[in-house]
Amino acid sequence: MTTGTAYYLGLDLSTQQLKCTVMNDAHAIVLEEAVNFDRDLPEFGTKHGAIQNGDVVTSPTIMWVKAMDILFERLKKSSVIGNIQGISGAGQQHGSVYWSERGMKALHQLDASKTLAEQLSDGFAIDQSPIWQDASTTQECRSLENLVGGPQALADLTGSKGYERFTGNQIAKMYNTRRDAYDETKHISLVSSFIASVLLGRLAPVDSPEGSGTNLMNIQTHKWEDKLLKHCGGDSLHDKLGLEPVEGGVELGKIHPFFVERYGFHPECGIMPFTGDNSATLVSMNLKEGDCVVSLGTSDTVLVYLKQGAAKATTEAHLMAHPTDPTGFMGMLCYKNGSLTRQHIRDQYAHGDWDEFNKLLQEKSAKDCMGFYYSMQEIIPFAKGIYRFQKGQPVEEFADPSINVRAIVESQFLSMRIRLQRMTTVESKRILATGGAAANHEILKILSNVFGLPVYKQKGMNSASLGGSLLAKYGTLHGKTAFQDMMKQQQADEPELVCEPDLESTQQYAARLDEFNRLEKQVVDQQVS
Ligand code: XUL
Repeated sequence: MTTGTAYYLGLDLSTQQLKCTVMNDAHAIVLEEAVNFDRDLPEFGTKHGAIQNGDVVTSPTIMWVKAMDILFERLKKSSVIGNIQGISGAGQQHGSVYWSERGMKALHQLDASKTLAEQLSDGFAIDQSPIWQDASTTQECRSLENLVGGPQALADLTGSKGYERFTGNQIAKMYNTRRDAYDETKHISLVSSFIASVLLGRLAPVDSPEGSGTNLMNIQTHKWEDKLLKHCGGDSLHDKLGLEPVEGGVELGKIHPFFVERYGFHPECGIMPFTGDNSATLVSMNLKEGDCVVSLGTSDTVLVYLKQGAAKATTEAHLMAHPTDPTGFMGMLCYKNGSLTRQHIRDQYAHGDWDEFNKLLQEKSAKDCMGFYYSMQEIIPFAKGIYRFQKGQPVEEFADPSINVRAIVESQFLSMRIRLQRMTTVESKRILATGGAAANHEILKILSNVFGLPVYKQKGMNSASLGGSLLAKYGTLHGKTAFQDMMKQQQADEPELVCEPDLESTQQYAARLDEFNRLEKQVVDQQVS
């Protein structure tokens, strides 16, 4: 590789944007870019990056390809491109891409005189990729659970009970209802391994954290589980997935000459396994035991690093393989109703204005009010709709409607606190907040009070793509240096303390946990399937 500073590129194909972060050898961020799907690619008609048809939620696969064309065109103008040593990154978890034979051929023969979109436009057996917001595979989930002896048995085997968005159940739905398209599919990628495949010019394997988001991988051995594959996609699914999941810290191969000729990447630039957005976030924060990440993005997620022995699969949380510790785990809670639902409440009760929303958060107390806000079909718990209770009684609306602002934020964090305690016996010592809404100090104050823990924030907002650039560097070390050691060699910016809890308020929240559980159960029990 040419002499000069070494750079590492992290990409993040998230729900709403394709982002990238370039960092140097000292882990300092030198460049960030983003292509926003709704804004930059309006011809696809997505809303927040997706197309929703009831419970079916998809994104156009070729939109992602076009976003890559745009992003690389922008990167070409920067001076760093020829010194990028490695590329890794993240994808929104669970989403899947269905390559046709034609698509695989086009991928092998990418021609630098044309765009990626021109060459891959008819490369997919279906043109809409199911994404993580989809909730249309309940039947397939129950069927997979029944195969192995119930939800807990599936969680023991794969780390999670059957979840609608998990790729195995999405594949099963296609196998059951669109057999022609299924048969036309040569290979299936996840969103993460899809980008890696494009960069390599051939099928890339998923990494083990991504395998954990499929309901198809054995969470202990990190291998595809044959009986689950057969059940979801018949005898051909193993071939369609192509390769067993891999661990981080390896190089999959060099970048395809297409990117060298068209954009000026160095021919020795290595492509490393891509991971999920949540595991990439965990990497970017270099999580230690006792750290708890609360990521407030399109989805809200809670992430913890669990060492072997401290991790137990449950039917409420996800146990996933760890991106840099092959014997460790990432514990995760995922809520679908995150930022978009808070925004919805802001629009309804605070004139669409965050300052007004924050003022209401400060001024209003929700003491005798509790609300459950599931604009979209929620994952934890499996419920939909908006439910309000005042003095323990169901009400259409609170006597003071502006209390909804406080009630939604409290309710989201109370749920996290309860579920985190059920997931692990390891006591959390601090919260690391990330995601768009982590910029809102009033929201973080409530988070800190509900958990009774200090809240810290990392510099920089694009944690998943930063995690990708760290994984890119980790891969260039070819397993000769442990991830922790790589991180120790650099002067990292310590996360900044942004809130300390008011413990009196924490006690008041603790006193409301039983009521929260009781009312939430009432909401769940009244769901009609
Ligand atoms: C995690 C999940 C979401 C997506 C969002 O299981 O479904 O957090 O990864 O990008």
